[in-house]
Amino acid sequence: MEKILFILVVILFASPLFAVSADDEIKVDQIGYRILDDKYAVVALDKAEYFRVLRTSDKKEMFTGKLSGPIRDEDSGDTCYIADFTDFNKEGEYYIEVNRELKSYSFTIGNDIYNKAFYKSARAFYNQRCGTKVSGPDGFSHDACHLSPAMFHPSVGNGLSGTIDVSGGWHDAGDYGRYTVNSGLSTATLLFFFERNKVKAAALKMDFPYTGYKLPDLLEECKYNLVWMLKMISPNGGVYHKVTPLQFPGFIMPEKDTSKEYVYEVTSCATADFAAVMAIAARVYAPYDSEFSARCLRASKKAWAFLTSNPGIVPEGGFKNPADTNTGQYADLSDTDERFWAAVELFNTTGESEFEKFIEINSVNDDPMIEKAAWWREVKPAAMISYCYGTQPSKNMELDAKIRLDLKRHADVLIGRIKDSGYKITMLKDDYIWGSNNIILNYSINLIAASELCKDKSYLQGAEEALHYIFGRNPFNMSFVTGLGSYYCMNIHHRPSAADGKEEPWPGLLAGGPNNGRNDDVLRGLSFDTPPMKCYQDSLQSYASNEVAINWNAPLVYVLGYFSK
Ligand code: G3I
Ligand code: 9MR
Ligand code: ZN
Repeated sequence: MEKILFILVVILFASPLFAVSADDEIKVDQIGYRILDDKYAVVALDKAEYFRVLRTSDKKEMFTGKLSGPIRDEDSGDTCYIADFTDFNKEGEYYIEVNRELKSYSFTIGNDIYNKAFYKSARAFYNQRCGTKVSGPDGFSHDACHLSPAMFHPSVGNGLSGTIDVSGGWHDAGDYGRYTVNSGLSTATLLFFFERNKVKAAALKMDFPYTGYKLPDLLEECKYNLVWMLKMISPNGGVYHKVTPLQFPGFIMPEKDTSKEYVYEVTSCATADFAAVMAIAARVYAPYDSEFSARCLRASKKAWAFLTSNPGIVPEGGFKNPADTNTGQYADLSDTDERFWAAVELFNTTGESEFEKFIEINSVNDDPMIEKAAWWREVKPAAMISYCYGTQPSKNMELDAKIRLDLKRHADVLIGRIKDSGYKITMLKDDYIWGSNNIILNYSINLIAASELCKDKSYLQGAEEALHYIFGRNPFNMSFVTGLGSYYCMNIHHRPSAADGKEEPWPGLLAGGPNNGRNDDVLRGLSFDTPPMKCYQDSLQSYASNEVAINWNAPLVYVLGYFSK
C-alpha cells in the first residue's frame, strides 16, 4: 500500500499537469511578453493590492508592484485589477504571485516568443489540406481524402449536370467542406501578410514532407488552396459557392468520409471574393511563378466580367441551402462589399481605370471609410486597407488620404477601448459573435495597418494586446490555440482531432471563442446571465464557440507573424 502511495506521489509530482498548475484568478499570456513591450497581467479578484514577479527556476522575487484598478468589466462580469510589470525587462521565465498564495502560469519574457506559435498556426493550414495525404514532424497525419469527382447539385441549373473534379483545397474548419467565400478571405489574409512582410514571410519554413517545392513555403501552401479555387470557376466566369456533402459527416477521419460531395450554384459573393484573391495572387506570385500569376489574373478578370454582366446579387436574396442540404451556408444578404474588394485588388494589380472608377463610385457614401474588423461576411475594411497599401501611380490620392484619416480615428477608438477594458482588449459587447476570436485579431490587423499607413508606432502595442488575450489573459485563463501555452483548449470541434484516437488535438488551431449569439445547445445551456465574454465552453459539442476554421487561423498567422522575430 505504502509503495503504491509512493508511486502515486511520484507520478503526481512528475506529471506536467502538476508542474504547470496555476490559479485561475491570475491571468497572463502563457506564451509571454516581448522585452520592451507593455506587460499586463489581469487579476480577477474582489480584493488585492500587490503582486510579485518570481523567477520560475528558483522562485526568486524579481519585481514587485501595486495593482491598479479595479475595473468593473461589463463584458466578462469580472472585477479586474491590472498587474503592470512593463518596467521589468529581463529575459527569462517567470510567474506572477498575488496575495502571497495565488500563482499564474509561467510565461517567458523575450523577443522571439511568438516564433513557435507563428510556425504552428501557419502549419495548421498544411494540416487542413484535402485531397492529399498529410503528415509531419508533429505526429499528426491523415490519408488522402475526398478525391471522387463531385456531382453538380440539381439546384446549380445552367444546364450543368454530371460530375466535376473539385478535389484539393483546405478543409474549411472542423468539417470537410470547401467554401469559396471563406477560402477567399482566408487565403487573401495570408497573402496580405506575405505582401506586407516579405522578408519574414518568405523565411518561414513549414516542414513539408516534399522535395521539389520552389516557392517560399507560405506561398506553396496558399497555392495549394488557390489551385482548388481555380477548379471552382464555372464556364461563364461565375464561381461555385461551395463543395460539401448534403449533411455534415460524423466524427470520422477525412479519408473515412465517403459521403457524396456536391457542387452548389454560382454566387456573386463567391465570385467577387474569388476575383479579389486571384488578383492578389497575380501580383504576389509574379516574381516567383509568372505562369501561375498570369493564370490567376485571367481567372480574376473572367470572374469580374461575370460580375459586371450580373450587377445584382446572385442568386437573388443571396445563397441559401437547397432543402436537402444542411452544411455551412456562408449566407450573405449583400455582395456590395465583396464587389468593392474585387475592384480594389484588380486595381492594385493592374492600375486599370475601370476599377478605379468603380472604387470611387462605390465609396462616396462611406463615412467613415473604416470602423470595423473584416470578417467573411464584411470584407470592406480589408479592401479599404488594401487600397492604402496599393502602389499604383494612378490611385486617387484624395480617397487614399480620407481612408488613412478614418483609419487613424478608428485606431484611436480601439486604443481607447483597450484602456477602458478589464482584459485590455479592443472588443465591444456586440463583437462576441460566432468566431469572435477572429474579430479581435482582425482589429489587430487594422491597428498594424494604422501604425504603418498613418505612421504611428504606438498602435502596435494595441495590436499585440489581442495576442495576450488569445494566449491566456482571458476569463478562462486558457490559451485558445491548441498545443500552445501551458493550458489550452483540448476539445475543439474538429473532426480529425476527435477521430484520430489521440488525446491531443491537432496543433496550432484557434478556437472560435466566446459567442453571445449562443448558436448551439451547449451555449444555450449556459445560465441566462452569462456575460458575453464567458459564452464559451471547451466542449466538442460546442461548434459555435469551439470549432476551428481557416478564416480564424489566418488573422492569427498574420498577427503572430508580424510580431515574430
Ligand atoms: O451578424 C449577426 C449579429 O449582428 C447578431 O448580433 C448575431 C447574433 O447571433 O448574429 C450575427 O450573425 C451570425 C454570424 O455567424 C456571426 O456570428 C449568424 O447568426 C450566424 O448564423 C453566423 O454563423 C456562421 C456559421 O457558420 C453558421 O452559418 C459563422 O459566421 C461561420 O463562421 C460558420 O462557418 C462554419 C461553416 O458554415 C461550416 N464550416 C465550419 C464553419 C465554422 O464554424
Ligand atoms: O459539425 C458541424 C460544424 O462543422 C458546423 O460549423 C456546425 C454549424 O453549421 O454544424 C456542425 O454540425 C452539427 C449540426 O449543425 C447539428 N447537429 C450536430 C452536428 C455536429 O455537432
Ligand atoms: Zn478532404
